[in-house]
Amino acid sequence: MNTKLLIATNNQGKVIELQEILSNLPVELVTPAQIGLNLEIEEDGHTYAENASKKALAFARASGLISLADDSGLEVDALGGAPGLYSARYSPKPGAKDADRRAYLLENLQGQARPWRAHFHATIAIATPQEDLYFAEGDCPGEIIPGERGTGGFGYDPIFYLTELGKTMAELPSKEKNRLSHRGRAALAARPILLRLFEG
Ligand code: ITT
Repeated sequence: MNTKLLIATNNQGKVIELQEILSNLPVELVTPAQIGLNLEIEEDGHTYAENASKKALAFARASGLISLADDSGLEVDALGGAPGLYSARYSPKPGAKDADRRAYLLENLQGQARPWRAHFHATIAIATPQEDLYFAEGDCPGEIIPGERGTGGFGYDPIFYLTELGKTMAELPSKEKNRLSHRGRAALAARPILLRLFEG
């Protein structure tokens, strides 16, 4: 039986985290780059689950491997849940990078009373080449702060503050981020599904 699990993402930050989070499973993790797969999927779904399943299915079909995709986002209360599903594309600037998206988010929060409560959400979809689909979810609560702190992680991590820890996501060692994060929690919920798929 094939023990390869494809990490179905083009986001290098996610690849690194998922490799660490899933490292203790009895599977061989492979990335799209390792198998020469270059797929751009249009994320036109209306929910995290729709986008995650679209990505997982496309990678599973193209590779013939069980594929795990993550669709995630940052939801800020004072912005009515934005950027949410659009977190990866949240900037008017063409060719925007993570830093531009963080700056744009902070611009949009100017004038709003603090604390700027927020949470990260992740939906993991696992697709088999036979097109069976499984889902797992995770959330991580915190708040947005007006200045960047830390150099770890990716995306909005330097301005996402874990109130109880007194640190931003970007100030945490990767192990700690992965234990607490939306992605870490979703992956923990996905564990029994993966064990069944690979051991069953
Ligand atoms: P793939 O679709 O290829 O996986 P993507 O970056 O387009 O990559 P998403 O559509 O799921 O993935 O967008 C998620 C965005 O949400 C991501 O680009 C970040 O801006 C933000 N995000 C998600 N998880 C995050 C985390 O752990 N830390 C910081 N920002 C995060």
